[in-house]
Amino acid sequence: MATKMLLFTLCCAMCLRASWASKARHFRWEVGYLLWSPDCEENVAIGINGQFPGPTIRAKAGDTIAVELKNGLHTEGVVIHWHGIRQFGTPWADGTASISQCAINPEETFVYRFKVDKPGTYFYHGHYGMQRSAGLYGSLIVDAADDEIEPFAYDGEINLLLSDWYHQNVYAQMTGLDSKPFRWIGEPQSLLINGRGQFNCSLAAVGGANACNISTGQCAPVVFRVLPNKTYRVRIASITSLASLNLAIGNHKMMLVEADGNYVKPFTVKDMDIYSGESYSVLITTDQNPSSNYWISVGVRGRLPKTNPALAILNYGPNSPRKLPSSAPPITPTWNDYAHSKNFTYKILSRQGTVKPPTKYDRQMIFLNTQNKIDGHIKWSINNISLVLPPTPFLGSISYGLKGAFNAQKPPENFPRFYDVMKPPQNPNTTQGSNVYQLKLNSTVDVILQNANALAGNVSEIHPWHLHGHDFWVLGYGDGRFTKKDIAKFNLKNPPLRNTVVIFPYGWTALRFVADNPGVWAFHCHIEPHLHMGMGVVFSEGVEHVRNIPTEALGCVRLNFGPDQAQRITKRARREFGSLSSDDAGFRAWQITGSGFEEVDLEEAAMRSEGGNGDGIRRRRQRRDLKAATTTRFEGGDGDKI
Ligand SMILES: *[C@@H]1O[C@H](CO)[C@@H](O)[C@H](O)[C@H]1NC(C)=O
Ligand SMILES: *[C@@H]1O[C@H](CO)[C@@H](O)[C@H](O)[C@H]1NC(C)=O
Ligand SMILES: *[C@@H]1O[C@H](CO)[C@@H](O)[C@H](O)[C@H]1NC(C)=O
Ligand SMILES: *[C@@H]1O[C@H](CO)[C@@H](O)[C@H](O)[C@H]1NC(C)=O
Ligand SMILES: *[C@@H]1O[C@H](CO)[C@@H](O)[C@H](O)[C@H]1NC(C)=O
Ligand SMILES: *[C@@H]1O[C@H](CO)[C@@H](O)[C@H](O)[C@H]1NC(C)=O
Ligand SMILES: *[C@@H]1O[C@H](CO)[C@@H](O)[C@H](O)[C@H]1NC(C)=O
Ligand SMILES: *[C@@H]1O[C@H](CO)[C@@H](O)[C@H](O)[C@H]1NC(C)=O
Ligand SMILES: [Cu+2]
Repeated sequence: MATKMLLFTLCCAMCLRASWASKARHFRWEVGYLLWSPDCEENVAIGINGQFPGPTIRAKAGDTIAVELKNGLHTEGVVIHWHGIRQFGTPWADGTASISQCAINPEETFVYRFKVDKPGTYFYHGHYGMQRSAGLYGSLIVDAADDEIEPFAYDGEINLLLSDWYHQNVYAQMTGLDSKPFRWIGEPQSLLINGRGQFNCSLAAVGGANACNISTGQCAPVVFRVLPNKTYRVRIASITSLASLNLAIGNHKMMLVEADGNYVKPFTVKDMDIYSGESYSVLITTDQNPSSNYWISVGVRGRLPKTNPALAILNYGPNSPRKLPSSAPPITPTWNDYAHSKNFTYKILSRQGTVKPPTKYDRQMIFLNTQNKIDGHIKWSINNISLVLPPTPFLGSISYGLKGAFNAQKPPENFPRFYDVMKPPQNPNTTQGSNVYQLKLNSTVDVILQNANALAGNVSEIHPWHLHGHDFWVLGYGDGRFTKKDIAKFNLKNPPLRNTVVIFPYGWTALRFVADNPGVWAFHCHIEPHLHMGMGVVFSEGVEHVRNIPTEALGCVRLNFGPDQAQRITKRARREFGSLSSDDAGFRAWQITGSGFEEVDLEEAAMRSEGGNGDGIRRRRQRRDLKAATTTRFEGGDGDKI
């Protein structure tokens, strides 16, 4: 009896725990334009629910997040990418326009539902056009689950979301980038901490010529209140459009403990670099003179700075938050002191207990990063292809085997032997494409990112590369051209696990990942104008295992019409595209109206080819999938319910 009782109690405790352990967190968001003054000058920003930056999501590992996102931008589509969340089993929720879904049309709603499985410092941002640069971003913080213990302790938390800000709107920026002659966006007007900065002035220059006139609360400095003799976890994420950053806190050393949602071998620094797309946690101890406040300072690295540092105040209680720090803000290391940056970056290694990489790769790809020209327009290319995105999202077109939806040719996995990475390209001409790297499911892939000289002589830039859907191990870095001999020097012992990594000027960076997440994933430079100019590639893996892609992600329009309406549309499609091959008809129909009828066309195509041209099995599978999809779709439902 006692044993039974105990068993019962145990079971009950377990089921209670299971139900308490993970939660569904629902958010209702509307994206819209805002008149906002992030740096005391008024501009149009893209915000969420009337806020810039967007609301912070705070969750626990294991939770499911559901964001019901309404597009309130009246003349453009929108998507949101959840940066650092791997989207296992939900590749359609990755929020990449033309890759994982169609952009959400104005006035429409899309539900992002996904699981956050790993504690860490993450963020979210627009991934369509240059909407990220327009201000569409916010923090996403995942705490450890109740039964998980983090390998360090702290008394409180500070969250720093770093960005840069341009006064020119992103439409003018994009037009300039696409124009001939090319117009570069230049350096940002301001750096922002949690969406606040001060244009062309310094908070530290009280009474001086360069003193700030804070015209509105929207650009008032951020003040972080702390108590003396405590330990704080400072979360830092950079979502900049262009700038690489360096951060320092006056008089305080920082101990690095987390990078991109993975624990690192702790080490202490006075200042640290943060590239766009990266996130970190550092621990600080408030062991300085408690009668003073201290500056948190963020400056530009890797480009000749023309932007004032951003400042925030570390306010030791009980001092007044208005009391200005007694010492000057810490100074950023010289912008081109790359030795300093490499010193920091090379020290980031994984914490003991981190999962180790497979010891061998199945496939190695070398990605040459070059600046090029196409008919006088300036582009960035990877192995001579400058990425352009197709109208039909890859996830849908690959899943349904649509023909002609993107460039079918296999993109190159290396670059010509004679290419001199230290010099401008001999022939700067390149091509545009939407080619896809198809990865074998569960295979181990090595990517060597090879930097090179840009179009101008003696110029090579920093590029932070971000991978969707995975973390990767950073196996090594080097200067100059990567050679086979470098493989022997790879760090297989404690390489850091990350989702974003930098390539230094004229250098290379080697990374390894396991293609274990069925879906289609972007891998690209996180500098917004560089991505716009084609600096990225697309990986596809195991898409045949992806089931139940929501119709809104596939067809750009919510399918909420009844079966008779569907038939009417299908008839019209046959009439209009009847003379085309049925594959083309299906594809064209999909492209043009973006609704559900293409499935019927495809089904017809499958039946016609049943005679067996070798594609039969694929087509039968396709037809089965389409049937399944059709029955669930034509229920006349009102879309995704939560
Ligand atoms: C920046 O501030 C300085 C000094 O206050 C002033 O001379 C200069 O014109 C300002 N620049 C811009 C672009 O506003
Ligand atoms: C500060 O800004 C306000 C509003 O923009 C303006 O009215 C005021 O004259 C400025 N003060 C100084 C000292 O420039
Ligand atoms: C902080 O700790 C130091 C050394 O342990 C001690 O001398 C000091 O009084 C403490 N300060 C406060 C405000 O508790
Ligand atoms: C690298 O950092 C260490 C301390 O963290 C310092 O002793 C060394 O001088 C640094 N080297 C360079 C080249 O900055
Ligand atoms: C590069 O492309 C342009 C057309 O945009 C062409 O006129 C030129 O001959 C090409 N250059 C080379 C070296 O192929
Ligand atoms: C890119 O293609 C052009 C031809 O269009 C060729 O001349 C050039 O060498 C190629 N560059 C690279 C890096 O492969
Ligand atoms: C890939 O790996 C997962 C687990 O890691 C396994 O469940 C799955 O069956 C594997 N798929 C293939 C095609 O190897
Ligand atoms: C690049 O730098 C080297 C060495 O500093 C110099 O000899 C060369 O003229 C420079 N090239 C250009 C195109 O500026
Ligand atoms: Cu770049």
